[in-house]
Amino acid sequence: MLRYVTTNPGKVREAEAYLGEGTVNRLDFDYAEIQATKLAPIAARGAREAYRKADGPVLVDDAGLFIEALDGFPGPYSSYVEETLGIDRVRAVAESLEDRRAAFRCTLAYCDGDGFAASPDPVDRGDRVAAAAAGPADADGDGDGRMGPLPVKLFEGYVPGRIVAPRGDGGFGYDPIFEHDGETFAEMGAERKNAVSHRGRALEKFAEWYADR
Ligand code: ITT
Repeated sequence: MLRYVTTNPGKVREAEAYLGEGTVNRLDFDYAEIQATKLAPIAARGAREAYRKADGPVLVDDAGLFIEALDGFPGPYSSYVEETLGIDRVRAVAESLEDRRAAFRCTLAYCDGDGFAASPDPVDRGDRVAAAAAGPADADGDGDGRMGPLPVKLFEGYVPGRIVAPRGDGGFGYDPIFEHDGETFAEMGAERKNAVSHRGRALEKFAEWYADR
C-alpha cells in the first residue's frame, strides 16, 4: 500500500479525503529536509530517503506559504517559522505590509524504487543543492548496481490568496490566516479545501498519473 510520508496528520486527512479512505497509510517519518529555496529538491530527496525506510511505494508532501511582499518567505521554511514565530506573528508581519498577497505551494514526490519516466532532478542554487537532492548513487549500499539516484516523480500544486486576521477552526497550520476567494482555508471542510488548494491540485495530478501505473 502507498505510504503517505509525513509527521503532520492534517496532510493525511486531506490526502484521504481526496484519494479515498483506506487508500493511503501514513508513515510518520521525519526525513531530513535539505536547505533549498524551492520545495521540489526537498521533496525529491525526502522521497528517496523515505522509500529506503519504507521499502515500498511512498509519497512525500512538502508544502509552504509564500508571502509575495516578502519575496516568498517563509516558503520552504514555513514549518520552522510556524514553530518559532507562530501564525499570529506571521499575520502581524503581513499586516505591516501593503500587499498581503500570498500563495500556498505543495510538491508531492513519489518513489517506488522502479524505473519510470521520472521528473528531471530539480536544480536549485547550483549543483550543491541538486547533488544533495539526488543523494549519493546507490546510497543504501544494497548493491543493486543502480548508477544514478532512485527515480522520483513530482507533482506540484499552487493556490493564490492573501493573509487575513484568523477565521475558522478547521484545517491546520496557517489555514486560519489564509484566505482564498472570500473564505479562509480553516472555514472550508477538507473536501472544499481540496477542490481549490495547493495539495488538492497536486493530488489531482498524482491520482491521474497513478491510476495508469
Ligand atoms: P512533514 O514535513 O512531516 O510532512 P510539516 O508540517 O513539517 O510535516 P512541511 O515541512 O511541508 O510539513 O511544512 C509546511 C508548513 O506549512 C507547516 O508549518 C505546515 O503546518 C504548513 N502547511 C502545509 N500545508 C498546509 C496547509 O494546507 N494549510 C496550512 N498550513 C499548511
